[in-house]
Amino acid sequence: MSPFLLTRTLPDGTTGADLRADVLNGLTRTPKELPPKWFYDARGSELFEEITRLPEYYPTRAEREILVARAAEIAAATGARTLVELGSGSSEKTRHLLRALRPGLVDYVPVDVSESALTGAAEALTEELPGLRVHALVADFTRGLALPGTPGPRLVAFLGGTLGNLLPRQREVFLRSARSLLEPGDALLLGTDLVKDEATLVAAYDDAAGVTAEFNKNVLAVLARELGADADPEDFEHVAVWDRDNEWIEMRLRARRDLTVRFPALGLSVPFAAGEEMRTEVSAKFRQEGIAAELAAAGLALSRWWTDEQGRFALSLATA
Ligand code: AVJ
Repeated sequence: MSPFLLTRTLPDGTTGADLRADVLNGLTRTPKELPPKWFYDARGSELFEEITRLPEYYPTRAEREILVARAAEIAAATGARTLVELGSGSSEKTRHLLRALRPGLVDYVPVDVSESALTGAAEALTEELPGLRVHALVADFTRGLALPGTPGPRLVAFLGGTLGNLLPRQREVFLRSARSLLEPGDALLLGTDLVKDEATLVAAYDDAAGVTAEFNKNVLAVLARELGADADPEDFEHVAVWDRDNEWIEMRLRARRDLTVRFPALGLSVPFAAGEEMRTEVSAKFRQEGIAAELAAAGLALSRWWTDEQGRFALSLATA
């Protein structure tokens, strides 16, 4: 196995402080909410990988279809010597891009909050693509990014539809900070899920096998481990709803009875009324006009737009 570099920009204490702040902010307001990044401990990352193989969860397959079909075009359009991938997870789909970008590609910089996912991906990739320099960054890309010095042109990829997990205001901030990473000649590659019929969307977030339900409830295990919370997953029900005004899916955890969750680490008790819901994720779905407008507002120009055969998912290429 070739070596790879791993940099932690999330010192252990920061993660804890961030989670505490998110719990204090999100669970003391009405309606209750938590940011979706807390799903992704080792178990949550594993469950997400399982989700990507579910028959109902089409986004991963649709995006892979586009990457396979368009990797050569992306490589030709960008001539990238560095690929930076934000929210890289297992980097599984990125392989197609990495192979197409060789031989010009020198550096791959995967960035993720999950150190276990990064280590696994970096080990597999250095083996599969000998000579590629892999510099993994454990970082929260919603908090601003400092990238290692790498040769241009750079392609910054944000795949998987993760942009949709940010709220509109957060997307604006994120796209502006992505824009600030780009120098002339660099490009942004964005993967976004598209608006489609409600039944398809809801099924993708409420699968028959119950894997998404388990993924959703995994956040309770994270709260238990990190903050000593005593929430029993059996007391909560997985909910996935389509918000047609905002054009996003919401995942929630609904209390099955009146209960109180205690956070000894915070000196906090959080009461839930029976039926009360806590929002754990927003997954926005997009249209081409909306993407073009959001990019433009961040100083980016949409230059290419590709979808899968069925028009379920899109890859956008944008330049500064
Ligand atoms: C992290 C954006 C790929 O919103 O579809 C999957 C996470 N949540 N099932 C998404 C997720 C529930 C996912 N992404």
